[in-house]
Amino acid sequence: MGLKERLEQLRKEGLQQIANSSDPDKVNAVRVSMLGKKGSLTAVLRGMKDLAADQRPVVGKYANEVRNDLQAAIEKRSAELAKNILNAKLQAETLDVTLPGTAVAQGQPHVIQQIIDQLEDLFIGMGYQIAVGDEVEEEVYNFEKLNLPKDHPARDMQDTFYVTPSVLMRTQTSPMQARMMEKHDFTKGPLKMISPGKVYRRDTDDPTHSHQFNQVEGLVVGKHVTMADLKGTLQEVARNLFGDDLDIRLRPSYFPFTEPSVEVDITCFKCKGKGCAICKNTGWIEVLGAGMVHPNVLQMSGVDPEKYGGFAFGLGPDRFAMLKYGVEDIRDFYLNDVRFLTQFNEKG
Ligand code: FA5
Repeated sequence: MGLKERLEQLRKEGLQQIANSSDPDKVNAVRVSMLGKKGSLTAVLRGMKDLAADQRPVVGKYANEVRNDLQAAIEKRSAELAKNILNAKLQAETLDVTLPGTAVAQGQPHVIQQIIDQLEDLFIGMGYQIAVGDEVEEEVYNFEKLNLPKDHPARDMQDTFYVTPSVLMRTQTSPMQARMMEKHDFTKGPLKMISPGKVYRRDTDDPTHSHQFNQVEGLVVGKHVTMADLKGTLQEVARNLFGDDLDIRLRPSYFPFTEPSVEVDITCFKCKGKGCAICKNTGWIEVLGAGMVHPNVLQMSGVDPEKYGGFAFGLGPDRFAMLKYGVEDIRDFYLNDVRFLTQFNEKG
């Protein structure tokens, strides 16, 4: 067989093999067996040196054509196969976006936080600012600046956890009264703020007491602020949280930082005022303390009591949550039982 026939045979065989290759590896194998160093076409090209000089350009040109044809066929088949592989992959990995998804459990704020959020919304609506203080407080702000000097007997009611001899876990959110009054410029208008947060006491835990609980402090100081403003504000709070069917009552009380002072009760949720174990047969549950800011407290925070005055209150959102949802033991809120907590979801 002459070289030309041999080249023609190789072209036919090669094109056939390339067309029959069903994956890229096989196409590559054909390339190596034909065009590689030891390939059959390469062997033919090597044999050209034995040809007559006038034959060489003719056969050489032909051989180049065969090589180009084979190379083009290899590239085309490789591209075809790569495309087939990609299509098969796309087919196999098809996503049905209309299938229902896996439900993700949705969290919610703790029930006491929900009460705090509701109070914040209400007070922001009445033009108050929210001021969050630190749970670790200086003794001087927790007691002294609130008219509770060292050795004052009322300190016993709020014994707490001391971090150092002069730094403690705050027993109330009232320290924020002094901190905010010190910063406020009263010539620019009244100070109206609430301050929510955790407080700590050495209280014995029982159905209505916990050693760690929350308070929301309220303070309004300006010109011509009266006790009627305090009562109206607290009535608004009670109405907003509990609806119109629960009453509030103000009882005279004592706090060193307010004068006069009141304790505010709300009708017992359980017996609706008849008297039961929850309300210790009084028909009422105490939810907050309040009063008119004591002149000494104003003075110690740099506010002139002759010019300015105001009211303050400190309420317990944990007790509010008990009242609102009829929970009989405050400790249930702190057990982190999700079955219990998910019952209360204001936002649905
Ligand atoms: C105070 O802590 C005052 N700082 C409140 C105050 C502020 C009075 C401003 C005047 C002016 P009292 O100790 O009564 O007061 O606590 C206030 C509220 O916190 C109570 O009415 C009650 O709702 C809640 N509270 C008190 N002790 C506990 C406790 N151990 N567990 C749960 N809630 C409590």
